[in-house]
Amino acid sequence: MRPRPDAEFDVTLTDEQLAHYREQGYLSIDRITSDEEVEWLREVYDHLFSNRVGEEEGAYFDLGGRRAHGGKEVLPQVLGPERVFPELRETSHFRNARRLSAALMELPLDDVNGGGHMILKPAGYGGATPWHQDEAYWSPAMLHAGLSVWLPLDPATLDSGCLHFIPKSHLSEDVLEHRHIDDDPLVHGLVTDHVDASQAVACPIDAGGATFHHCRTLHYAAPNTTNRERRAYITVFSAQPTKREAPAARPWIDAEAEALAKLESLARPQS
Ligand SMILES: O=C(O)CCC(=O)C(=O)O
Repeated sequence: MRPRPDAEFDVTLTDEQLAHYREQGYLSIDRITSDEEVEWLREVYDHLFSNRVGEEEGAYFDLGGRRAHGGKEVLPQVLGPERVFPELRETSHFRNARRLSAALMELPLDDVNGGGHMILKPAGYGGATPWHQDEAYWSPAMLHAGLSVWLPLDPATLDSGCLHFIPKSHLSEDVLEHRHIDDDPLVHGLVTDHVDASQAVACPIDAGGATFHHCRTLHYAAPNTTNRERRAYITVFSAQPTKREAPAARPWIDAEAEALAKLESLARPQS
């Protein structure tokens, strides 16, 4: 693999962009890093997916299919790529994403930390990422202030799976009710039925651009029907969460934990 390009690429946001994010719950920008860095990120990305890095520990799996199924993966995902390639935290992309996230959340930079995951929509059959709020995946015991920065490494179009957002949905009082894809708690991916999709705004962007969305903003990406894969690197930035007075009810999280525990006990040798 070639060395990481070290030329700095700095991005700032205008007052209009900051206001747009705060009012609408999402923002799209043309560039967050250089073409050269995108090239390097593609090499890292392809290495992680083609070697299924982290599969044994559960850091590589199909977000849209049952755990450890042996079929075609519709939404393969790698969690925590920065553990394997710590240089990912040194990139212009990561530095811009963290700094801009702090500005969007109106937080001091030192209070904001984050990490990433990568989602691949394979050419021709990459599945939909159904409507959801990211916070639906997070601990119900905590109050979260966070956002995601979505960086496509290929052109993200309506046909390849760009993100769509419901404006102002970040203002929802709490996380909406979610369920697992196919109503199967062994599928990690979540979906909510509480969406008026006619309000959606699609945000097609080129490789090296980025979209930002609040952890309660409803978002979706269509299946990839093109003959080119759609690679995306998502970094999530947040302040330290604070404890809720009482945990929120998130039955879908409990259902997944129970289903996984049951699966594990079945796999254990019986004495
Ligand atoms: O890349 C995708 O298809 C979906 C990404 C997503 O849901 C997210 O960034 O929260």
